[in-house]
Amino acid sequence: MEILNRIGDALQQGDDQQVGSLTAEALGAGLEGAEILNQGLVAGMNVVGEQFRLREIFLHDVLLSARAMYAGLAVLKPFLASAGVPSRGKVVIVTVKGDLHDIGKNLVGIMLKGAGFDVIDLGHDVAPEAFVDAAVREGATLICMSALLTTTMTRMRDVVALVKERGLEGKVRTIVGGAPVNADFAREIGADDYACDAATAVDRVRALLGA
Ligand code: B1M
Repeated sequence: MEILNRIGDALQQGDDQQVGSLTAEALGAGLEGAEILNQGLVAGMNVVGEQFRLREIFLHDVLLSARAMYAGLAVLKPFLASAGVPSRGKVVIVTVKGDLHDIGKNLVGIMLKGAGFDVIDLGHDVAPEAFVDAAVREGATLICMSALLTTTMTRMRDVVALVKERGLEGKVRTIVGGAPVNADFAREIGADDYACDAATAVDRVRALLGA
């Protein structure tokens, strides 16, 4: 659909104002939030990632596209997260230590809120101790972890180990996600589950918490 391509193009150009107004226009035309997200914003960001990998664009360009992604997400947020749903459980969500990528993590958080979970977002570049301390302090029964770098995904192992070390196994579960992570890695580090995208994360969290 043309408007979705235009959203993707504007995101690749790092034009946050255009992405925001096109996203609003697409909603006004009756498109679903999930369709705009996946076929407009995420599709555009995937092209940016590939161009960056091929060294066709610079880090600065990626940052501008990330800002444009947030402009679109801000418009979409109310349509992804429905208000007034009773809580199905409390989860902590974070991007691991050393990793600044937070767009995917934020998206997962928005979707979980929309599905009725209480979401405590600790941000990005967070030390393992802070994850576990927050889960205990807040009475959360699940830690959702995100990593986008092959060099930082290994930090997830530290969090799972700390949960065990503190005798919280079974009381505080762990689920991992992010582009370099997969189900084999989750099994290898002893995490309770893995989710490849935000919609799957909601399904897996529901299953893990019996909600
Ligand atoms: Co960076 N970056 N980046 N970057 N960046 C990647 C990840 C990279 C693949 C680009 C590339 O080379 N093609 C590459 C990593 C290579 C690797 O490790 N093998 C890379 C690199 C190298 C770097 C730097 C090292 C570059 C440098 O400095 N030379 C640097 C690292 C900084 C750091 O973290 N210490 C860096 C910096 C940045 C920016 C700051 C400019 C910016 C981040 C801005 C921000 O997040 N606020 C950025 C961006 C935007 C990207 C790309 C282009 C896009 C990531 C993104 O937001 N995707 C990315 C390339 C790519 O992924 N195509 C790239 C959209 C988002 C919706 O998808 O995050 O995958 P994603 O989330 C998905 C799923 O993965 C899943 O659900 C989400 C929604 O469907 N998911 C979860 C994610 N978290 C989950 C948690 C869960 C469940 C599911 O919990 C249960």
